[in-house]
Amino acid sequence: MTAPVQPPVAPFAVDKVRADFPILSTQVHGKPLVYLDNAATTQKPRAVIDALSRYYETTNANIHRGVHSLSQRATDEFEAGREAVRRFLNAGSTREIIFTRGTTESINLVAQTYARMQLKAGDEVLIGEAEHHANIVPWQQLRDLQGVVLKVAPINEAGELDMAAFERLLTARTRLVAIGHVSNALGSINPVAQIIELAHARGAKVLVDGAQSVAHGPVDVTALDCDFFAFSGHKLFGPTGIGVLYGKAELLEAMPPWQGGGDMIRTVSFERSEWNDLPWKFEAGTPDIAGGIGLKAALDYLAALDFDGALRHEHALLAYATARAAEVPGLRIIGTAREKAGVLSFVIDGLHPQDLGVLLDSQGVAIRTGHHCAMPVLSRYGLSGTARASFAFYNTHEDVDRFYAALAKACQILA
Ligand code: 7TS
Repeated sequence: MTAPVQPPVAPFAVDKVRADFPILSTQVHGKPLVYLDNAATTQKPRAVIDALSRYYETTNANIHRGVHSLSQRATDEFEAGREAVRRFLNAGSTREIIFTRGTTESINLVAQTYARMQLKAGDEVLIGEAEHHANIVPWQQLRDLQGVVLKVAPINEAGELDMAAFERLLTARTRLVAIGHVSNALGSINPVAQIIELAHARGAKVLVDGAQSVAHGPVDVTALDCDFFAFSGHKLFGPTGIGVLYGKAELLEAMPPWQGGGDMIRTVSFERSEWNDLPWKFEAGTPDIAGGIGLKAALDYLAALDFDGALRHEHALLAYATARAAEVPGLRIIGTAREKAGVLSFVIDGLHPQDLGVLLDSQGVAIRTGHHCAMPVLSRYGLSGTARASFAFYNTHEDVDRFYAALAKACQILA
């Protein structure tokens, strides 16, 4: 039987896309920039940069309070950002979209409101071994405050979550599973749909740390059925200072506010205050208005992009970079999960990652070195740091070639 004919897939127009990101045509130390630190933060398309300056040049005003035109326009644009996020995550309502400073603040919000109210001494929070510090420390603080038990599901040598161990650690006392969607240190993609199903079957809620996943594939919080989902705008081609907590409306309704102040109240007297409606109950004080507007510009940019093509291209880059790693004597990849997104973490025998980072930088190649704010998982491999190249859809095969050429030179110098 002959296979059905597949329509030809148009190649991803990476050169055209690169032209949208001004910083990608700049130089560092007199060399064209090769930016491979996308897991730390992504670069911004012109559309985002323009949205920020246009806002400050034409609209700047405080929101939710002014009768004047600028204030109304700023409010409308900021709230349009919320609707863009709702659509991006496929959430049911903008009431479920809380603007925060980023993933870190989103996770702390859940720890300090939902978990602080719902969890008692002896209740368990289950996390994975490869979590970022942002998904470890808030739970330790909760443990120290009220005796919640923090449990850690191990990973295997490849950096994949050990699902058999995860299931064993999921007990009747587990009230919350807080899990990274994609590991920033290893690149492993966790099977969050399966994790959510298992946790719900035990009556536990699930928070997904989506900091590293949003830029590498579509997210559908309704299909996933997660209870909370956190991400940062700056890792999704948007501005720094703005992030999101998605939460199911019935959970957010029952949660007390975290920070108190303006905008999060309906009425205040010296005796008592009444809270505002969702989502503003969790947004005390003047938010990052320009950030919300800039994030909308980033989401609009992505919506107009051939995102499937972008993901295929990024996948091909990771495969190419992974294959070429075998050419470097003494190089060991840390994190070899079958399902990976955008991250090549590695060490080279006898060389310090920091030295590699400095020598690559001198050749215009930006990578991150160190513990990547995930010290426990590096300890698991007996390491205090790795060098990490991380990819976005605007990177090219030539970037990978330049990275390996720079790495070869660095190894030569350090030998
Ligand atoms: N969770 C994960 C999985 C992350 O990778 C990061 C940031 C965070 C949470 C925190 O995000 P923030 O925006 O609130 O800071 N990761 C990295 C990184 O890999 N290099 O720099 C920051």
